[in-house]
Amino acid sequence: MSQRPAVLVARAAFPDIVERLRAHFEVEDNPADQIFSKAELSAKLAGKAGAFITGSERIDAELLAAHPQLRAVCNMAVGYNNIDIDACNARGVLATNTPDVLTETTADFGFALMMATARRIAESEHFLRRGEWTKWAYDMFAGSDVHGATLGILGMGRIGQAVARRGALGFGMKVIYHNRSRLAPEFEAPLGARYVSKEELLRECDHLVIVVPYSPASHHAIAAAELALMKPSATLTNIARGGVVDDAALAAALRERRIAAAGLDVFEGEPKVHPDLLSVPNVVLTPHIASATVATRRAMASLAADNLIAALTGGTPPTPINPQVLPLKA
Ligand code: 8YV
Repeated sequence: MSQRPAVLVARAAFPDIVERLRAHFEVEDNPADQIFSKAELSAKLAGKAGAFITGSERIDAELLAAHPQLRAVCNMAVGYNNIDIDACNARGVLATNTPDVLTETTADFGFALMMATARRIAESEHFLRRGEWTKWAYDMFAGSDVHGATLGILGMGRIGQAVARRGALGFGMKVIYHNRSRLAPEFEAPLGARYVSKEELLRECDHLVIVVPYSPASHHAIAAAELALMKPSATLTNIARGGVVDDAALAAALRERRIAAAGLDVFEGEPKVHPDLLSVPNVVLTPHIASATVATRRAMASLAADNLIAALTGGTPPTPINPQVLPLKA
């Protein structure tokens, strides 16, 4: 009888989904949700044919070189900047992600964060909790309108388009966007979306929502020079990845009111947050929860498990990042 492959579930996960993996594999899981250092992760991967990972685990060339038996790394995330895909290709390792299942949930959150930012919801709640609400005032926490305003989207992929739909169809917003490539007319037309240069996007938008994947090319895509192009009344919302925005430059722009406010779900070096962002009032901060509904997190985990099972049992993984490495060596 051939031995069942061994896999690592690198973080705590839904118990029934871990059980589903146990039907196929020898599973080492991590119900205590310990965060592994690079060396600990490497030690845990010894003898493993596959890994169920999240965006917090970094799979780099060194790790892959140390584990030539590893054949599949299945990310419970749509973004995969934590995985060195070139190194996976070079070694014939399959990488998978979880697109589509989180699109609408993440767009809901992006829109909520943009609205909270424009209407100063967190800032006013903190004021109330501090017991400072003693009277009504004509300009108290006056923010800026969302309806009818110009929504600027940086990164018009699946999630960007879902945010644009909410803005255009639900709130009568004018949608402008910048992306590596322009959308086909049948995608632009229903949203009335206009493709513009990055500079035009920054100059014209009232509310900027950043949904661009992280890569060396998008590192600090929004830094001091870009923030300087925005209207002083504009807001910025980042639901993409830390590192797309220069957090220190953003904190300075917020402090000096060079833009009105920001909503951030992702941070450079998270879970650490730049101390200057913690001390400016006009920013809404959330701990990377844009995909966090119970239903969506289950769908993501289930899809990552489906990918791992298919990859190591000769099936067809539903959402491969680098399908060119298939079929995997036995
Ligand atoms: C995840 C995300 O929660 O899917 C992504 O790319 O950023 C989030 O949905 C996070 O990466 C954990 O895996």
